[in-house]
This record gives sequence, C-alpha cells and structure tokens, in this order.
Amino acid sequence: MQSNSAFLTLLMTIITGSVTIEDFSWLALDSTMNLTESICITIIAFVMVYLIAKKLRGNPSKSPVKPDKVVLHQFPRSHVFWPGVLSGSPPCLKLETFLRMVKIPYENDLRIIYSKKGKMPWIEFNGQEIADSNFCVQFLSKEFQVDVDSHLNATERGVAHSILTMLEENTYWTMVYARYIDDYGAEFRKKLFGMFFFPLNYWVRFNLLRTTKNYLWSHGIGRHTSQEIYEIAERDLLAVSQLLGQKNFLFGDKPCLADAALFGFMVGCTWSLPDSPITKVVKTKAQNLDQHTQRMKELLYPDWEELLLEKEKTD
Ligand SMILES: N[C@@H](CCC(=O)N[C@@H](CS)C(=O)NCC(=O)O)C(=O)O
Repeated sequence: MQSNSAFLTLLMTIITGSVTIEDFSWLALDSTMNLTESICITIIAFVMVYLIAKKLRGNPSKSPVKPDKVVLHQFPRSHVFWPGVLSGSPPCLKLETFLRMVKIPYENDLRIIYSKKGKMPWIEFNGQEIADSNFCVQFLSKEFQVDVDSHLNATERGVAHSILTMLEENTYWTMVYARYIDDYGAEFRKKLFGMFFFPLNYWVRFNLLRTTKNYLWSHGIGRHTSQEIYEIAERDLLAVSQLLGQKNFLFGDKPCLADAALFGFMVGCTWSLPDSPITKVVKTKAQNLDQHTQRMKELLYPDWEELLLEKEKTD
C-alpha cells in the first residue's frame, strides 16, 4: 500500500514535470537493488502503462469491412457494473435504439476503441468512419433514406430537438457528476478501477478523475455546488416529464429520436444510480419518465436479457 501511494506520488510528480532524482529514492527497496536498476524498472513500468493506455484510448484498429453493414462501436455492456443495465452511456444507447427504430441492420463492436474525436459511440459503414451519435444519425438517415421523426410536424421537430439537446448537453453532465465525482458512484468506481492491475489502476483513477473534473469545469456545471447540480437535473427532468404527460411517447404513440435520447439518459442515469437525487426525482415527481423507459425497452429490446451477456468481439 505504501509503495502504491509512493508510485502515485511519483506519477503525479512526473506528470506535473517537477521530478528530481531524489523522487526515485523510495524505489531502493533493499540493498540488492541499486538506484540504476530501480530507475530501469520504473521506466519499463511506465512504458507498459503508456502502451496499455494508448491501446485503450485511440487504437486505430478497425473492424473488417463488411459491405453495407453498419458496425456500431460502443462500450462493453454495463451489466457487469449495474445488473440489468445494457449501457451506461446515453449516446451509445440512443444510437443503438435509433438503429432498431428505423430497422437498420447493425452489429456491435464492444471493444474500447474510441472514435477519431476521442469519444464513443461511432460507426463504420462501407469503410467510412462517422463519429458522434448525432452525426451518425444524420449520416445513416441519408444513406438508408429513413426519417425517425417523420411523424412529427415542424413545431414538434423543434421541440424534439430542444429536448434531445438539453438532455445531452446539460442533464447528461449532472449524471457524470453523480457517477464520477459524488458518493453515489463510489461502488461503480471501485468496481471499475478494480478491473485494472497495479499500477494501471492508479493511472486510470487519476486520469479519469482529472479529465472528468476538467470536463465539468469547462462545461460550467462543475462550478456549481452539489445541491445546485441536482437542482439543474430536477428542472430538466420535470420539464421533460411535463412535455410527456400521459402520452406513451413524447409526441404520441410512436417514439422519435428524442424518445431514444430520453431512454438512453434514463437507463444510463437512473438505473445505474438508484439512490441518487436524480433518481429520487424520477421516483417521486416524474414517474411517467420511468414508465416511458420501460415502454421503450419493451418495444425495442425484446432481446434485452441476451444482449446483457453480449461479449466483446474477439476477431
Ligand atoms: N456528442 C457525443 C457525446 C459522446 C460522449 O460524450 N461519449 C462519452 C461516453 S457517454 C465518451 O466517449 N467519453 C469518453 C471521454 O470523453 O473521454 C455523441 O453524441 O456521440
């Protein structure tokens, strides 16, 4: 444990650029290992960590091209962290749901390979790569001549776009805060970091926390207090709940893309953080959102249970 924290200190010192030779002194664990050997071992360890991290972040390896087949790159199934949760990523679940709504055949690639924009999800189609779920929807709608919102009039399209954008660009970050920063995500984080061996677990934890804090700060939501963040989530969800009312879906009996975005958010947030203030709002003041999620699941995922056990592709 002591050497773990010493490693983390060293890692942070190197990252911040203030490393000195004295910082390596803790490595001389016994008299049989001199400082030079210790430094070599440390360098090898760092190179290993770097290579593994690089593989996780931006491996350009693609799926073999299958003509006219959409390959959906998204995270491995989240069932391993939260029983019953297919995907903890709202944009990933939205995109998969869209593909099902418009009946475009696809196959999943569940390896952690990020898009060129550094995010998930993304798609490959006939050798082309499209990053960002909303650009994927646009591309596929054109390519397959489909319109998932065809049953909406112009005003409804405007409202639908506003709901989707609010959920993805605003409400989403309250979920990120609850999951990665607040105590509600502690159990998940323990499981996540436990999947990596030492010293990679420390690197992942350090990097994830730093990146997430930067995201939240840059977005602006990270500058608010915890209570204010949950108030933002509540206002957003109550607004969607009002718009949904007693209807089956946001604009009647047929779901549109904004329904898919709502579904993605609800599964990723409320199903994975059952005790968070966000979920409490849904359980007490916006129960129609929960019913909507169940309805979407029943309509579009008859194979949900099988999908939970879907494994990463190995070819
Ligand atoms: N606007 C993007 C958002 C994608 C996004 O934020 N994906 C997250 C997972 S939910 C991600 O890949 N995060 C990794 C990172 O930012 O390092 C989309 O709709 O595809």
